[in-house]
Amino acid sequence: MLVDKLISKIKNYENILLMVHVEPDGDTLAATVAFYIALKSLGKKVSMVCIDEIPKPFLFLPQIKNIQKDILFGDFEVIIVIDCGDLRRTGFPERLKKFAKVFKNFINIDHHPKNDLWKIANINIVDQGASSASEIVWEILKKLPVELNCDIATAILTGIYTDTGGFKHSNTSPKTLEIAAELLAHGARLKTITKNVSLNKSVAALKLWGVALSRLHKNQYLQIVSSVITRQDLDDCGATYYELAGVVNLMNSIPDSKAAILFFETPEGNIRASLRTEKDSVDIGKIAKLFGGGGHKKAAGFTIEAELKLNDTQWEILLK
Ligand SMILES: [Mn+2]
Repeated sequence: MLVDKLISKIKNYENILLMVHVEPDGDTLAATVAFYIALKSLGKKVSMVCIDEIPKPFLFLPQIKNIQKDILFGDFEVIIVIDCGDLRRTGFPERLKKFAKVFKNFINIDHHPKNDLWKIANINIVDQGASSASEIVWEILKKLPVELNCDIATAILTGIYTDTGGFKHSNTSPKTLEIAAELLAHGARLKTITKNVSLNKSVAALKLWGVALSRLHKNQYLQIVSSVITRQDLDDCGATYYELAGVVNLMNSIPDSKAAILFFETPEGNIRASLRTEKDSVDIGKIAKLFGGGGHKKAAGFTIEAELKLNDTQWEILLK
């Protein structure tokens, strides 16, 4: 079993680096800090790295302040990338490729479809049926001789909670709920999670929702709702890129639409599309792939070189 192989490897390593993906979400952060706490309790030297800023709603996670923005990879025997479907989304593609080639100790723990990370990793623990990377990490931690305390349980439950949209998405399997019950039994603080993740909406986020909703457009033929957010909007509202995820989830709540797409300008001047669907008959991951992106059946994204033309609430995306 791959997990057993991973566990026997972990026992031999002393210096371990855990890597969070760019534009970090609750799952990648939660699974990483849970793993960190467990490995630390085994007496390992562990570090965590994430190239991007940690979004405010997740600052309550235990040990989150120990995540560093950059670190020397050469100081570690192994790098474990968690919840990352794409080498570019690690934030360190070139350095990682080099590390994998030289040290040959690179582990990929994920629940996205197979990707380019898969090819350079030495161990791939990828389960597309898992609700979240946190769910996979929980199964690993249960096999390690560590005390599964309330901090670990709270972190894992945060990852599952965020990736299932608060147990609303169809990736919530019977196993997911069984694990959630186990986590509560281990002292996971559900109320702290819902308070920080779901209820703490900032003024900036609500203003941004207002802007996106005012530009909402529904294609009657395709039954797709879409909207657009510019970099200027983020500045005007005082919002961050992280808050965009909330916008597309909100757009996806329209019952008779097949999918929701939010377009937004990236800092590099391209257009990134974030897609969501609630329909079992729609595979949004395949659509994203057509445009060179990727993701899950229910949530995916892609980036294109395009220009945005905006006039009051009317807008168009023009390919460059
Ligand atoms: Mn995830």
